[in-house]
Amino acid sequence: MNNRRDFFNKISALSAGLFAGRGAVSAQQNANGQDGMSQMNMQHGTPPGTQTSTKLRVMPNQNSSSTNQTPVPVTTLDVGDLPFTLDNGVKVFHLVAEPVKQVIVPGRTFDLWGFNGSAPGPTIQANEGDRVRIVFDNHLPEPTGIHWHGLELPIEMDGVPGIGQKPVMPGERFIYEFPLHQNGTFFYHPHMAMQEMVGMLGGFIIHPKTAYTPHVDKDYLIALQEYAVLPNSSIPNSMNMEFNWLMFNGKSGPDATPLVIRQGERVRIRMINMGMDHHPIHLHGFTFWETGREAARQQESAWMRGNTVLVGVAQAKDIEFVADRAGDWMLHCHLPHHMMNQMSSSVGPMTRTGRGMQAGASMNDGMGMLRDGNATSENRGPSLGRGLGVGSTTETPMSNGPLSQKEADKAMAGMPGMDHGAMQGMSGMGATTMPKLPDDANKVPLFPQDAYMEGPMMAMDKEVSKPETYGLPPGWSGFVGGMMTLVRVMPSDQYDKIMSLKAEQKGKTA
Ligand SMILES: [Cu+2]
Repeated sequence: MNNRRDFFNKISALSAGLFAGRGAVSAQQNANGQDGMSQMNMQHGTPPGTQTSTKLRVMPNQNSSSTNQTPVPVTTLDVGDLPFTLDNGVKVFHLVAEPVKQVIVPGRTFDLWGFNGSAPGPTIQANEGDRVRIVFDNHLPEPTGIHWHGLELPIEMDGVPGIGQKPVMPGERFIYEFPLHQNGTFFYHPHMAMQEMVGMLGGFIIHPKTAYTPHVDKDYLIALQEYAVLPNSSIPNSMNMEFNWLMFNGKSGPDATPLVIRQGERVRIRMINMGMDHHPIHLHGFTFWETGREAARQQESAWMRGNTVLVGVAQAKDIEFVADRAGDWMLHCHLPHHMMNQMSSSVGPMTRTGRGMQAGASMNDGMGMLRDGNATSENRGPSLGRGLGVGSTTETPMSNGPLSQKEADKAMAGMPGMDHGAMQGMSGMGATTMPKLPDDANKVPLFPQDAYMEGPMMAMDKEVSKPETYGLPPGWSGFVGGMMTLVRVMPSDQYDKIMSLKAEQKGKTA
């Protein structure tokens, strides 16, 4: 192994040469689907002495009927798997830490750090008893290291820079190799706290030798992440403690792909959380069993029933249920601020009336508590409070241009040749579809509150359209935001329709 490591270290200089251009290439591929991962081997070269097969998959039964003894592969919607090659029975994965551009919802692309063109990174799937080698390249501009969260392995493989290993410097390669004797839901992340906050997380599934019982038909992994991003910025503020973008597998609702289930199937959903918040994930319509926690399958007598599972920071939770009732059921974090995009004054109040607001600027205002006005405003966005004065301002413009007619008129006065009518059109955005509310709504304390009242005009059905959204009611996307998606339990004919649409789409892009 030492020889091998020396060899990899020598050729790492070669791969470092690719450093500069990589991020943009991967980001582009990722925006088009999962091509970033499938092309990875081409871009990086395959470690020598390995059998190369792009067709190689984790589980032999992926596309055929599975027996009750064989686990079904895990699906990580919107992310995909990290491919591997075999070297004398060792599963070899190539993991690259790098800057990525991630589309969170159509129109919002963030600069993140992730793996192999994706944040979260692609899922590693292996079997209990496997030996895995993870060839890790650091294409970030600063040191890092990869920690295998929950795995029982030698200290020098634990991935803590400065303790078990030297930091992996920019452009350097480090090779992790260890046997897997556990099974369950694990994850990987750098042991660098701020890097975790800007996207660096990925799932690590170890399938048991014999499938858990009862047998499930569908098995999903969902990574929970959160970012604080000010309007007009693409950079998450990793110092912040208040988050306004909440994601399932790197996508906010309505762009997170729904889970499509054939009515009657037994479903497992595994969730992993790397962020500053614990998320109570709620499933509509079903009472599930909590069957696993922190990569440990629980004995059946210890399973807990419920409809909301608290996925704490650094935790993994597995739930299972029989999807016996057809419908488009919500699956979402139930923290109210985590059910919105931009979690701020943008929508409802942007189209209604509001007054100015102040966010936290000092210890006194530290929690972003308001002294007067309301929490939303026509022209000002919150500075994402709780900043205790660090990185926070009293008011932050939320748009490049004025939003209210009053401000628009003011701005217009000093702008010769500007077509006033055009600006009026802007501030009256979506007026034709804006729901009609009582004339005296403004007299009611607290109005306006809910962004969802603007649902019809907020809809972006077309932009987020994919086979999995087929048949949803028109305007549905205006009512789905934040850490939220749908579990679509469908009668066989509708399920088959979506599957055929997916096959059609795959044929087109192949
Ligand atoms: Cu939450």
